[in-house]
Order: sequence, then C-alpha cells, then structure tokens
Amino acid sequence: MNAELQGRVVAVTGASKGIGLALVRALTAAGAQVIAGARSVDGVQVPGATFLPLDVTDEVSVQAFADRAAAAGVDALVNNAGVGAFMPVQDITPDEYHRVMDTNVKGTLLVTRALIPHFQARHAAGQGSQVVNVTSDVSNRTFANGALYTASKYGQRAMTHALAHEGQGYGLRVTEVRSGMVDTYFAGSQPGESHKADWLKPEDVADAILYALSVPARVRIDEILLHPTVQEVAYP
Ligand code: NJP
Repeated sequence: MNAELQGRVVAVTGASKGIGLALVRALTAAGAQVIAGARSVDGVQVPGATFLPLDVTDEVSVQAFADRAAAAGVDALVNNAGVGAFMPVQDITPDEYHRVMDTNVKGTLLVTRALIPHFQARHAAGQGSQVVNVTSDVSNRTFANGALYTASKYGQRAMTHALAHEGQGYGLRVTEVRSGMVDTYFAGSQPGESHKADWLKPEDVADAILYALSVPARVRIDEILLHPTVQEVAYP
C-alpha cells in the first residue's frame, strides 16, 4: 500500500497488456481503484480494477469510458494506449498513417477532452487532478523508419505541453512519461524475445508512472525520461 495512492481512482487506457496492464497491477497493489480500458479486455482481470471495452479512436466508446470513470470519481488519467509502426517514408500508406495517428494523437485527445469537464468540476470543489501521457523517448527526435511513429509522438508531446499550460488554471498536473525500449507486445513483437532480454520491463515504466502519481499535491512532475542501460545515451 502507498499512502498517496490509497483511495485514488485512476483511469488507464491501453490496459489489456504491456505497460498498461503492469500499471493496473501496480496501482491496485498500492491501494488505488482503477478503471481500465482497451479494445480486448475479455478475460483480463486484476482485483481492484474494472476493465471496460475502449477504443480510443472512437468517440462513442471514449465517452462511455469517460462517463464510467467520472462516475467512479476518477482523479487521474493515464493515456497509455498506443501503437508503433516503423517503415521508410515512401512505405507509409494513408491507412497506416490513420491507424497510428488516430490511436496515438487523436486517442489521447479524445479521452482527455472527455474528462476535462470532470477535472474542472473537481477543481471547483477544491480537488486537484492529474493526466499522465505515455509518449516516448523519441517524442522529440527521429530516425530512419521513424517518421510516422515519431510524428505521432511529437504530436502527443505537443498536446501534453499545451494541456499542462491550460490545466494549471484548473488544478490539473500533467506529466509526460518518455520511455525507451520496453519488452511488451509493442509494434507486433512478443514479450520475451531474446533480443529484448535487457530492455526495460513493463513494470519499470509502471513504477515511473506510479511515482508521478504518488508525489504530494504540491509537486508536479513535468517529465520522466527513462531508458534501459543497453540503449545508447540520447538527449534531445
Ligand atoms: O505496447 P503493447 P506497450 N484503443 O502493444 C492498447 C509507448 N512506448 O505497452 O486495444 C484502446 O504491449 C492495447 O490493447 P488492445 C507506446 O507508444 C512503448 O509497449 O486490446 N487501446 C494494449 O493494451 C504506447 O503509447 C515502447 O489491443 C488500444 C496497449 O494499447 C505505450 O508505451 C517504447 C488501442 C499496447 O500494449 C504502451 O505500449 C516507447 C485503441 N485503439 C513508447 N490500440 C516500447 N514498448 O518499446 C492499442 O518509446 N491499444
């Protein structure tokens, strides 16, 4: 249990596997109630968490998720849902463009905007709120084959910063969590593949998010950047 997280209500997107599922487990173990969403939640169970079907690209689905989260008294949203795709510029099809941008950028926008009225109402009642956006270590640099993914993460980062500016007026603390390579299902891979043995574990990123959520209300963690030690040192 964690005194700062006891009794908190946290909404997590992309919660069916990878970083999101590790975060749900960490949050419930720390005493928080979790509203967890992803497209495939059948059979996914964590005591203390409510799993709901959620497609972050779909306004109707997002509104239903946000309504349930608001009714539960959510005080923090973690926009973690995301997809990765890596190819040279000439191979980026319009379909693939929409899949990646709609999930990573529009998805973050839709879920966040659906909960802002609730966060503003909390502020009016003297309560603060938090948004944590899981972007990427490459949310401000790029590389060959990275055009589409990094464009989406640059966009998500820009939205994170703008929200931080706006949210300061209504008691919203905003954090960007920028992780390097993590051993998940990301970009069509499988956990445990041998080349990922020394990458971050989903629990490592979950711990970073947990830290941002558990600091006292006087502290705002603007950004956390973490990498596996095997990844080349890279600063913006
Ligand atoms: O990936 P994965 P990660 N609506 O594939 C969900 C960032 N990141 O945990 O919908 C709702 O294991 C999907 O669930 P489902 C990355 O950009 C990672 O690594 O059932 N949910 C699943 O729960 C992303 O933002 C690395 O398919 C949707 C989850 O998202 C975040 O970390 C490096 C959805 C993805 O789980 C979590 O990714 C980095 C939708 N439309 C940043 N589409 C890395 N792993 O190396 C997908 O820099 N999901």
